[in-house]
This record gives sequence, C-alpha cells and structure tokens, in this order.
Amino acid sequence: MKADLIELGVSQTTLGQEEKDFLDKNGYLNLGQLLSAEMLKRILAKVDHLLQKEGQMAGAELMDSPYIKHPKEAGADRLADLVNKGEEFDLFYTHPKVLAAMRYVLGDDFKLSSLNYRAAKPGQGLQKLHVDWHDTVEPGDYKVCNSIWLLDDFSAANGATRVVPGTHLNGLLPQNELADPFAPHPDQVLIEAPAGSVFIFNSHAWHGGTNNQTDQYRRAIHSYFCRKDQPQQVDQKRYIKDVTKNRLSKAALNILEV
Ligand SMILES: O=C(O)CCC(=O)C(=O)O
Repeated sequence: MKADLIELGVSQTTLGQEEKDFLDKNGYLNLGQLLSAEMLKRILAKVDHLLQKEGQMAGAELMDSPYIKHPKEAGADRLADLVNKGEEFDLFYTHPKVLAAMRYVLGDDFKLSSLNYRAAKPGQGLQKLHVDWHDTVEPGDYKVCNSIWLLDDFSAANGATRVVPGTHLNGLLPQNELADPFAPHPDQVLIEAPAGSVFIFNSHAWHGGTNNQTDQYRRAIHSYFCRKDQPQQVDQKRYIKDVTKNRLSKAALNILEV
C-alpha cells in the first residue's frame, strides 16, 4: 500500500471483508456515523457562514470545470472547493475509512477530484438517474468514486439519494436504457440514514438525488475521488491556498495532488 495511505491511518483491515463484498456487489456502502453531533454543528455553522459570504457566487468554482454535468442545478444550493474553505473540511478527504473504500474501488493511485456541498431545496432536488462518467467501463476498471456525508437525516420525504444496486457491473448507461431517467426505478434503494452517516457510492452505479418534499433543505457534502490518470473536477493545483498547504500533512497534500 502507498506510504501516504498508511500515514493517513489506512491498513489492509480498515475495510472489513463484509464491507468489501457489499460494495463489490451493490456499488454502494454505508460506513456508519463518522461525524459526531459536535462535528456536525461546527460543519453546519461553517457551511451557513460560507453560503452567506459567497451569495450568488456559491459553487462558482464548478463553472470552470469541463467535467461537471449540472453546474447550475436549479434545485440545489452548491458550495465548491471546500478544501480551501476551512479546516472543518479536512476530514472529508483524509478519513481512513473513506480512503480505504476509495482504494478498494479505484486502486492505490487515486486523488481527490472535488469537495462540494449540495443541498436539495425544499420542493426540488430530483435528478435523473445518472453515472458520473461519460461512458461504460469494464467491471473493476473504475475511474471515479463518490462519498456522500449526510448533514441532515436522509429520508424518503426529504430527497434521500437513490442508487440502483449492481448497475456498476452491467455495462449500461441509464440515459440509453431508461424511457424516463427521472422516474423511480423498480430496483432503486434510498440512502435513508441519520445525519453524520457517510455512504460510498461507486460513481459508475446509477444514482441521483430525489425530490425533497419537506420545507427544509436536505444538506450533504460530497467528497469525490478519481483515479490519478483522470482529470480532477476541480483543479486542486489551481485553487490551493498557502494556508491550506501549511495546515495539511504531506500525505494529505498528495491526496489532493498539489
Ligand atoms: O446529493 C445527492 O443526493 C446526489 C447528488 C448527485 O448524484 C450529483 O450531484 O451528481
């Protein structure tokens, strides 16, 4: 295993065999509640502060990217480049459990692609079933893998993410197969779990946000990773600030590839 991953606390056993088997078969995995109530409070306070501060510019870093599919998604608030917006967000790309899952899906050579906030607005947030890649891939030849960190309890009512288990293995793209990619899929599973939980989903599995039918935002952070031979969704070298560089370990900086 790469020295950087060992330094960040990843070992061969960080992910158990049952977890690996579940992820292999289904293309997603519940890592449990990795954020405490205290951590959630701090993160949400920081997110609120950033949303206020950035206003209309929130999420602007994503507009620069040729790789994003819905930069101006009307149904959701976004914040981007959280790597450079506070130490509260360091954990999202250095947590050993998340890194172990990324390594399991992408192999030893992977990096952070982007670290963004997405909040489905009340009454909105429905997305097509999609994959985060432009083509099909052979099983095992995965290019991208996402994690979603729940900042609110996720339920069927408030727009929980949906995943169609096993679709990372079927060599099919939802846009080619589904008459209506917005419609509920008979095999879809909703990620319903308490705030603080973290789910991994292989980005080649069909997935998407569902409609938030409540009057509150449904908030989450996505730490999204890609293989080292692929471009990042947000060019980390371009955005990295001295304050971030000075704060992070060499191993963490290597995950950003800066
Ligand atoms: O936030 C979610 O529930 C899923 C978001 C997603 O899949 C995306 O934005 O590509």
